[in-house]
Parts: sequence; C-alpha cells; structure tokens
Amino acid sequence: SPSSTPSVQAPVQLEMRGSVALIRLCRPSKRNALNDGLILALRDLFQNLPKEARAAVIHGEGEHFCAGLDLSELQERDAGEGVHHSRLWHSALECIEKGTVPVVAALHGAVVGGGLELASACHIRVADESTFFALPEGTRGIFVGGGGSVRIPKLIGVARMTDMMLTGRVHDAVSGERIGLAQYLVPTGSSLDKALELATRIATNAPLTNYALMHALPRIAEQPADHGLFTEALISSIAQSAPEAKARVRAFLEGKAAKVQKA
Ligand code: 1HE
Repeated sequence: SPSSTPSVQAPVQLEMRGSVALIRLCRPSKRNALNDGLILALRDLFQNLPKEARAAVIHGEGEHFCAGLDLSELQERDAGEGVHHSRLWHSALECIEKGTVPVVAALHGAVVGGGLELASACHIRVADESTFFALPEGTRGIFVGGGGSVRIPKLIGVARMTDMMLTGRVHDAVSGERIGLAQYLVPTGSSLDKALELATRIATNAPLTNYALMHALPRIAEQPADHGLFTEALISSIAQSAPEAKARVRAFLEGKAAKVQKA
C-alpha cells in the first residue's frame, strides 16, 4: 500500500510550538502536489495530534502552498479506484475539518485544485500577497474530488466556483480575500507568522467553545432553521455550564478580563 512505501523524507512534518501544532507539507520539488502517501500522512497526523495541541497551522514548504492532486497518479486509476481515491481524500480532509482542534491555513503561491480543497477544509485561511487561487480541474477534463464541491461554494457561492471551473479563472490574493477564499490578507512572506499568531490566540479559548465552533456551526448551517435553533440552544447551554466558562465570565464581571477593544 502507498503508506508502507519507504520515503527518504516524511511528506508531512509536525512541530509543536507551545500548544500549536505546526504542520508542514514537505514536497516542494513537486509543489507539494498531494499523492496518496501525502494524503494518508495528513490523515494519520490529524487523527493522532499530540494531546497538548489546542490549535494547528498548516503550511507548505517552498514557493507554493499546494499544487493540488498529484496528476502523475491519476493516470493509473480506473473508475472504481477513482471512487475510493476520492473517498480517501474525503476521510482525510474530514479529519481536519471535524477533528480535535481548529486549523489555520497559511497560504502563499499556488493554492490550486486539491490545494484549495485542502485549504477549504481548514477553519481560517490567511493569504499572503503572492497567493493565487484556481480550480484547473475544469480545464484538465476532470472534476474536484476532495470535497471541493461541498466546501468551496460555502466560502464563495456556487456561481463563483462555477466560473473558476468553467473558465479557469485565477483569483489573485486581493480578489481571493474579497470573495471569501481567505479571511486575512498579509504582505508576502508573512502568512505563516500571522497564522501562528491567530492559532496561538485560538489556543487560549475554552476548548469546548472551539469544539462547538468546529462541530456545531457547520452542522447548524445545514439544518432547517428550527432544528438549527434547537441545536444552538443545546450547544450553548453545554458550553456555558463548563466550569471554565463560568470562571471566564466571572473574571470579566470582576474587571479582571480584557474588554473588547475597538478595531
Ligand atoms: C506536479 C503538479 C501536480 C507541479 N501533479 N506534478 N493541479 C494542477 O493542475 C496544477 C498543476 N501545477 C501547476 O500549474 C504548476 O506546477 C504550479 C503553478 C503549481 C507551480 O508552477 P512552477 O513553475 O513553480 O512549478 P513547475 O515547474 O510547474 O512544477 C515543478 C515540478 O512539480 C514539475 O515536475 P518536474 O519533475 O518536471 O520538476 C511538475 O510536473 C510538478 N508538479 N504540480 C504532479 N499537480 C482530489 S481531486 C483534486 C483534483 C486536482 O487537484 S486537479 C488540479 C491539479
């Protein structure tokens, strides 16, 4: 199986920075193109994050975040294998989106095809000015297979995704941030620092709040309004009954917690 193929260098590396798990795609010579080994390594890593991790950052080594699916492996698959391959991606990216900690994607250079699918499975995207977004699947005669058809329209809407796939439109960083592909836009070379800053802050939230944001919010978004409101009532009451929530609210009432500052 691909996971047992020996490799000279691990395709994904994990480094703990305090309570933030820093995850690096390490295949720069192939622009971090995602072959089966890399997808399996990502799944394995997110399923087994160290217990002390409270947030994560993912970024790519080299000039680009990620060139998407490794197209050299596509040629060998028949239709049935294609279904299993797509499902493998789904399970790996699901481990990111509905895993244990919020994940911030630090983007630069190409964020294309499956690279954009990977970025959309993260909870926050930080782009630097060198970032560009595209879905070349449309012009390569294929289709998204890593959850992009579900996640990307939630960020930018069906019309914009259709445009990207039909015309091969490339969004630069400014345009990408404007349409919702990224939530932050920072100078070239600083997306990793910004992502680490955000993750460090996220890591100080009550874990139950982070969990509710990751697991309840996307489900509520898919529920009918009446069900969504009911789920919200359940989750908010569970979150606020945690001792940590009570302590945080008390600290504010006693003037010991930070006020919200004007932006
Ligand atoms: C690759 C891949 C790849 C680079 N699969 N090998 N994704 C795409 O259609 C994007 C294809 N890639 C590109 O358009 C460009 O490579 C980039 C814009 C990302 C970067 O350009 P550049 O000039 O920095 O690098 P390069 O010279 O094009 O690539 C360097 C090497 O990486 C080269 O191999 P080499 O052996 O000749 O050095 C490239 O062949 C290789 N490489 N990208 C395989 N994607 C779950 S379904 C998802 C479906 C998709 O993602 S489809 C979209 C795939």
